Amino acid sequence: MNSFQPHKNDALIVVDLQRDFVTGGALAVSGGDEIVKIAESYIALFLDAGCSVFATRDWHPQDHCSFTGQGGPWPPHCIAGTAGAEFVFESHVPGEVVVIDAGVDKQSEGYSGFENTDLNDRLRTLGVTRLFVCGLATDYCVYHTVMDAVGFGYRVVLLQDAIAAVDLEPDDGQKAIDEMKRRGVRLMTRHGFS
Ligand code: VGL
Ligand code: ZN
Repeated sequence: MNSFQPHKNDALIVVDLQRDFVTGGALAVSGGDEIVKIAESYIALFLDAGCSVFATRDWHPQDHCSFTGQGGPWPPHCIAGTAGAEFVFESHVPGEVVVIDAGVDKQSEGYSGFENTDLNDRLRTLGVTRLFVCGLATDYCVYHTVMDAVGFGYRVVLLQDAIAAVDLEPDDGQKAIDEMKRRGVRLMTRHGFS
């Protein structure tokens, strides 16, 4: 890890690092496995600095609108309480990490960790002004979470070495990154800001 040190008004959001999004899962994201260890090192970095860490999880009802059976684009995945919805963290999720359930409403895609959750209230209460975001997937839940964060007025840093894209179309992940950059999002890796 680099010499970057989180400050007191920073928080980390780890998006949907769940079994269904890695190898063997219902909606495996290519490159998903490789980012787990890096995300874990970011979690340790932020917790060690005394900063808040949030882990969102896709937490769908069985008949969620995004599933093919309901006319949606995805195979059933991350059904609340099932093995596929579990976090992948090798070291179990540290107790200090706050878990945010998203995609719970069956009528709504719920890609953003801010949609129908108390994430924004919690961040405001903590005095957080800058958010660091990593996880899965770049072109869906990471993208929507980041765009909502920008809309709520947070400064946002995308942790580029700890994200991976679904890439239904080959460029989707890159397009999402470009769009986030256009909205003022900065990019960082464990080697520093780029
Ligand atoms: C996601 C597709 C469907 C994600 C969630 O976490 O990016 N993608 N549900
Ligand atoms: Zn989902």
